[in-house]
Amino acid sequence: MNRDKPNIVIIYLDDLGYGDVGAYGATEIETPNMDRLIKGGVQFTNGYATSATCTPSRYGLLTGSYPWRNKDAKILSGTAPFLIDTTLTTLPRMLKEKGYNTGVVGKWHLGLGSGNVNWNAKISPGPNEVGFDYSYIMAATQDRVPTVYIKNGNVVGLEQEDPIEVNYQINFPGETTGKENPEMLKMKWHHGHNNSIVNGIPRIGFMKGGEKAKWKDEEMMDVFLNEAQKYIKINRNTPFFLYYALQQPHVPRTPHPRFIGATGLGPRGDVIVEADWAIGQLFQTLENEGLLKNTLIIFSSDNGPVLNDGYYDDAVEKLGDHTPSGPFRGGKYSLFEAGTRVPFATYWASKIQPRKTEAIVSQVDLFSSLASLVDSDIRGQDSKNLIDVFLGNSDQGREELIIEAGGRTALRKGNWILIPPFKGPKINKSVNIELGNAPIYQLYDLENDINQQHNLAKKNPKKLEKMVAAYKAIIESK
Ligand code: NG6
Ligand code: CA
Repeated sequence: MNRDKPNIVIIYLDDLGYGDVGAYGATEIETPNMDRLIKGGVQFTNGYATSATCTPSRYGLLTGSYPWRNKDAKILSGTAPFLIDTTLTTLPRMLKEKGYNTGVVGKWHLGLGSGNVNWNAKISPGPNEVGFDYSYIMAATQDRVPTVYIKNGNVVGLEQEDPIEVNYQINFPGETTGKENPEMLKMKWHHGHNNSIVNGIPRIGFMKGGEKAKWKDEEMMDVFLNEAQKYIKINRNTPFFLYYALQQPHVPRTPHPRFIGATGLGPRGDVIVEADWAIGQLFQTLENEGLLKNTLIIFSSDNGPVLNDGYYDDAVEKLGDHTPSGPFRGGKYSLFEAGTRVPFATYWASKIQPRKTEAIVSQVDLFSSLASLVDSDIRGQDSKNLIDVFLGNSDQGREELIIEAGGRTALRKGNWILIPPFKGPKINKSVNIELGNAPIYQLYDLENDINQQHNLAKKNPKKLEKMVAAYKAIIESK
């Protein structure tokens, strides 16, 4: 097919670490399908999510604005109202204006409705109100209620006589919980995650009703994959944008039985292999439909890795020699590198030559870069047009970038990182991750100290001063 606009597919993992992927050095997990994309395209070694948690990263990706500009862009509950201003030109809306059909399949986690959602009627605003023609999503996360799929604003499989109610404050009378009914659990909670029990797994938040509509966790990968494949087949004759947001390896980790034991690492490793397989299947669909040559695939993760994120699932016990954070310090929730430096690659069979680059890029840059690709004049507020870098024609990435973790921000400029003083614990003890907090400025030279062990703030006051000024200039800009 000869069309001037390529299809665009974003494959977006949830909590996949830099070191979780073969192409980035993993030796204990095999990820041949991810590796094929990464090694066959532009592999970024300095690719960043905008944030060390999910909601803000997704916000940055879809709006082209830094999430810290929106004070509500933090981890949302399953009942949180819609986060994105519906008048904004979002990534899908910009593409839609250029003739694309747009679809989202998978994890949403950007809020739904306008507060007090009635889950038994059409739920709006949602993805369809910010530019997606088609949506098949889970509202928040796999560990949060409501544990149902939502298709274009309607809960899939809902029966009128069994309406859904959701509450994040109080339980519904007579309903069992992970806290009070441990004998009913097939997966035990470690911290949080002790409210309603669905499929033997205790969740965050309380839910009642909707029995028939509830997802089966082990089937989630197949359900989302199937929806993504259907979307591609239906839209094969128009340019399309598919945002395929997989749930793996976020908790609860529930591999389909055919992937149990795929690694020696327990469920966390097994769901990474499961996700890898799904990516291979999606790739195959593009190939079978004759679309591979005309499709730009972008691969990344919303934040860094975590082992124990609230359930006992052997992720810690069976880790062995695996290093999910790669060479970096910290992990999910952290301002240290492992929080936001993620696997990141672009693949386009006919256009991109295999290449590895150290160019600094952020997911926030996809907005303006893709706009440029499709000849749109629209640009995101914080989004740089790096299309030449994304297509492998240049190594000139960003000079500076703000990263964010739990509302705290830090500056990367060149090979230097500045972390301003932050109160708060050094370590999140529940998840056992260093957050990057210190009462003093931290200054690291990533070129010589990739693991951020040597704070050079005192030794290098001139550099510190420059970095502080650069940081303030961005943070204080409107
Ligand atoms: C935290 C959850 C964690 C995870 C995270 C969101 C607790 C104790 N922890 O609040 O399990 O769900 O939120 O992860 O509830 S994210 O990748 O979607 O940002
Ligand atoms: Ca995440």
